[in-house]
Amino acid sequence: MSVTENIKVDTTHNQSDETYTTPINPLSPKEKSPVSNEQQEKENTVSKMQLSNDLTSPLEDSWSFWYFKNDRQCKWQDNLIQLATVSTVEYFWSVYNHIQVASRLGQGCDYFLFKTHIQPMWEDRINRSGGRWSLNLNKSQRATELDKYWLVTLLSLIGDQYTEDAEHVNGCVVSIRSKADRISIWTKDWKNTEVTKRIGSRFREVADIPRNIPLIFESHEDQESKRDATSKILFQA
Ligand code: MGP
Repeated sequence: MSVTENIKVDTTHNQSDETYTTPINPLSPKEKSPVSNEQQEKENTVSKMQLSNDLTSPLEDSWSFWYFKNDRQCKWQDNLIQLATVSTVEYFWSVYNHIQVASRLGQGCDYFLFKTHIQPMWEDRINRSGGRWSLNLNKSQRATELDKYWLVTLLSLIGDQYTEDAEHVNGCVVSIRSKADRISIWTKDWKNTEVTKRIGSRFREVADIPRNIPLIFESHEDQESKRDATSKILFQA
């Protein structure tokens, strides 16, 4: 079975073909740069292995990839498309290698990776009291840093790097924005300040984020109710 056949694209959101084919159309190896060679090698390996979620390295949790297409004609939630659910290491790589790298997404688009039982939105019961730790990257970092930070962030989640706090980590998001790209980790309960701060420090540690780049934490509640362009920064790591 080819990798494409293996990806379960959820088309129930009534999107146009273009909407959900865009992120899963692989680029040619050359275009996929800066990580092309390494990625291509992996891709060759995974396609040879004909991977599926049935194979043998189960993840601690099952995770779903989502794509947000920035179509301003649609309501925010209608722009969210579930791409695939992964519960093994092998299938994670199969999916990761098959979708566009984040730096190639259009302005206003996002990828989300969330625990499968959690919808990647404020409205989900498990996100309601939560917030997000964010790493903001400027334009020049899109070509050089964004994909690297996004991959290590993904790996830290599926690889259970938040140990005893992992149950407080709901998912992560990469957002392509003209003002600044952003990688965020969504947590479950921002009022649990000890856990929240520990997740921020751990994010910095696992992603090897230099001290001069701030990590900021905002609650979803503030995000939802903010009137101007900014919401309250509750913590920094
Ligand atoms: P954003 O994509 O999180 O940030 O939210 P962006 O684009 O950097 O913009 P800024 O407002 O942070 O400067 C952008 C907008 O998308 C929000 O203002 C909401 O209108 C909508 N939105 C974002 N999220 C994560 C949600 C969500 O979970 N639920 C709903 N209903 N709308 C959301």
